[in-house]
Amino acid sequence: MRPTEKYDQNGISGERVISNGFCMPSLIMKKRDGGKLTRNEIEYFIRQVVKGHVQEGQLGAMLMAMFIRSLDNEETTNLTRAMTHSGDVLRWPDEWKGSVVDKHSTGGVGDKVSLVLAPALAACGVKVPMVSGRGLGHTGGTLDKLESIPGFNVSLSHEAMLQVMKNVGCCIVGQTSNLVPADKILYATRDVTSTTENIGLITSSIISKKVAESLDALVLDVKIGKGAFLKDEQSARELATRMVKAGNGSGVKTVALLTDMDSPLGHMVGNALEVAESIHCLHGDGPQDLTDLVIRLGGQLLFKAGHASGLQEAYNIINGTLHNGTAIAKFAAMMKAQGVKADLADRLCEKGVDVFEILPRAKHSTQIKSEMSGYVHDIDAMKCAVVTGKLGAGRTKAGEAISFGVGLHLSTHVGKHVEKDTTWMTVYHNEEKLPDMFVSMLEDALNVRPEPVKTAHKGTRVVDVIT
Ligand code: IUR
Repeated sequence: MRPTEKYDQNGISGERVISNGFCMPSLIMKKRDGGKLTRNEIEYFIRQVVKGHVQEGQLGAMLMAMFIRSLDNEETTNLTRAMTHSGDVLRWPDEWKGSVVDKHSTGGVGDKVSLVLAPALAACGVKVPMVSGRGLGHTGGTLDKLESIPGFNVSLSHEAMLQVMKNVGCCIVGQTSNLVPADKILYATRDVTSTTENIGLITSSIISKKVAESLDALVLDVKIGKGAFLKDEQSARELATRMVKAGNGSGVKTVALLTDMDSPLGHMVGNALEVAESIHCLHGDGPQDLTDLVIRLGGQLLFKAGHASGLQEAYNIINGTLHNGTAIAKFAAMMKAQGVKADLADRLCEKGVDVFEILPRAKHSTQIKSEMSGYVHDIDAMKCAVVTGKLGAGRTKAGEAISFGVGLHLSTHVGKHVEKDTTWMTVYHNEEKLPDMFVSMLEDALNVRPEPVKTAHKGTRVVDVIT
């Protein structure tokens, strides 16, 4: 039997005694009035949510109370822990202890890092059980990108995942139904009660899913800018700091990189196009910003997992896998282990092959030209994302079908010089004519000025590292 608890009701109704457990209305009232929820209270709340004993109205009210009153570090860590244990927690063989790692990104335009990072890390000898999302957004999530490869299966049981991890070292899969079930319920209600954008709730949602993977080390890519969920550096910094605390507080060595997401990452946006670019990167021929980000995120993990004695050594190790054929070989092995026919996987990973013999690409294309000569100061990632979404690359509600072959190929980037009337972007689309509205939106996305750019990325998207 739970011990009797007493707490003060701000003098309104005097002392209230709760015996034999808690009750939802009292917990909602406590949080509504600015109280701090205890570990036991948070655990009770989550248990009741998962059992289906919390009414819709109560859940919405509690989330709104948490949203308005905020959760402090301790409440966030307690909520993270309770959510982690609301369902299955993945278990790995003892001999992998110290070597199980993963990354989470808050999401950006052209962000195909996971597709490169997981096999590159596996090639370094660490284990990567990447549980990923589809994402509701303008462009598809990691799972959508992978599903543009014919035969790729993202729905693996824990046993199947373990087998792929043993044989290959990495896998990229969707969340199984009993991994952090509390998050599924909370997330769906946050979505319809305008309680999504809260640092404590975001942190517990993201970190609980990663802790349930039983990781030893986690790196977070927290994006800032026009194409990111968080537009300003201060909120990104706050979220990163809170997530690092919650991760470390849950026993996972956690570090966050703040990265620039004003312009699309790499040159390709859209599901199959991004797979193509990832394959180039795995061959050592990727765009500089993408390759750098893979190396820096992966380097942090190798260092944290004790696979390198310093960061520079870690960067060199992972960079090596992109140039010596081992990362692309792991990608081929992962594809085969996750359902892609062997001859197809091998052909996709052959250097110099036109991957669009296998991957879908929309049959019509339109070139977008620069209206003036000068230096590229900005390519608005959000405008690129909105057009890609309207072409069919993303979804606005769960379950919607998406179009794998549509997207954008950028032939310039911030800091480069462009000539008037030359193509800086090719759009791949299904309809014969690209609507004028999309053309003008993309033309508007490019900001060209006569003077050179002083603040171009200087070779990296990383703005800061939060430990
Ligand atoms: N992704 C998550 O897993 N959880 C969240 O709350 C958000 C994005 I916002």
